[in-house]
Amino acid sequence: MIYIDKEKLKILFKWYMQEVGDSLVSVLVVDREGLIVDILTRDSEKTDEKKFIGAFSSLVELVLKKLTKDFDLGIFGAGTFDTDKYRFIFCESGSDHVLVSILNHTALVDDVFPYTYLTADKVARIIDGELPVSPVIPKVKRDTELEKIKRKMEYYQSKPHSPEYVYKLSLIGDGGVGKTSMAHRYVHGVFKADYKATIGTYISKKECKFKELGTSVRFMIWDLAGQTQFERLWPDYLTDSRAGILVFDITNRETFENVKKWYDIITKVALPNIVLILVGNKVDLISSRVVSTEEGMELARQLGLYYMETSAKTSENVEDVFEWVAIQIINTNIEEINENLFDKQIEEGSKFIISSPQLKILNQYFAKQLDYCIGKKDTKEIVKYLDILKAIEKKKI
Ligand SMILES: Nc1nc2c(ncn2[C@@H]2O[C@H](COP(=O)(O)OP(=O)(O)OP(=O)(O)O)[C@@H](O)[C@H]2O)c(=O)[nH]1
Ligand SMILES: [Mg+2]
Repeated sequence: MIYIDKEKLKILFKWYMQEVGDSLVSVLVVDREGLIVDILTRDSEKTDEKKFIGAFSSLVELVLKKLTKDFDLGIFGAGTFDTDKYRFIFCESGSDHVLVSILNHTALVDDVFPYTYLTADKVARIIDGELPVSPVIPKVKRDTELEKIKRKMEYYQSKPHSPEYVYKLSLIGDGGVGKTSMAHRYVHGVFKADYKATIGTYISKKECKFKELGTSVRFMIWDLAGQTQFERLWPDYLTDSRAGILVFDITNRETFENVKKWYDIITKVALPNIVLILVGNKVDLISSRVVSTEEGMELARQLGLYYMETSAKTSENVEDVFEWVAIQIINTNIEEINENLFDKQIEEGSKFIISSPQLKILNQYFAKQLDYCIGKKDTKEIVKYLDILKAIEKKKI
């Protein structure tokens, strides 16, 4: 008999209910024999719990049979089933369990699915008990134009680089290229040779420290399921990514050819100044290589990305990829401070104090702007700024 942390399951179920809202009335985990491992029901529906179990028992055999068959075929099972009063979502959770979500019949299943996959993945890992699992279900944002603009405004008002802030880093690329293996190698320092396709997404955290700079970058790593059956979840999971690692497998040309597709998907929903890197993984498989380093570099050049090659198996360059991303984040944060600083300086005239290196950067920045603006009406504005800067410089001397 395996030990299952039921306390944690309960907390996870509560988060799941909170994020989905009132339409989710009950959550159960059952094993392949249809036995209930755990159940949580919304208080207002408690009196109906027996009814659920009754309704569920009659469905379970049918659905489990189908899930088992799908699973044997290598397809991950997730299905829905409607009764007069309820909608059921069944989702494979590891190899031996199924997460059953019972919703009001008016619930929109598409809105619930992203949370269901996240929960099913966490349930599987809680039952597995091998690695620590956080029972928290993060918010999956659905976009409306207004929300998007609001987030951008909030973002642009963000403060200088702070090690307190957690950055969302998404790992993307086709199924089987080694995203989970890279994340595991980086976060836990281990490698597993067996392939278990990620369901939905897998989230982990890691802090990347820079002693020399006296700062750090905290990552929340979203390891996305690359298999196409999860396609409709990708935009939701990738929304607001601050950084992305776009992975392909150097022994599989198709994964390389799909890089552009992944680039388009993530740039549509990520933050506007996303830091992106292209990574060719599995370099330890020298004799099976079909995509050359030059090809990788050329594609990266076309997309305006940096390129690296890694092996999650031997750990070659894995840490470097994450460190490179972290450094770029610090860099762009600093550049943004300069821009904000400039606005403030212009507003306050020469009252503020400015250091020589800052002045140099500002001068360079506006000289560059001037290059772009020749002939346009804002040229005059920029010349004015440059004059102000000159005046400041003189005062300092
Ligand atoms: N030789 C070798 N095998 C690797 C490497 N990275 C991953 N693999 C293997 O490739 C298979 C797929 O790896 P995963 O990390 O699960 O792939 P994934 O990109 O997360 O796939 P999805 O979750 O389906 O999107 C596994 O069998 C890994 O052991 C590597 O650098 N070298
Ligand atoms: Mg994976």
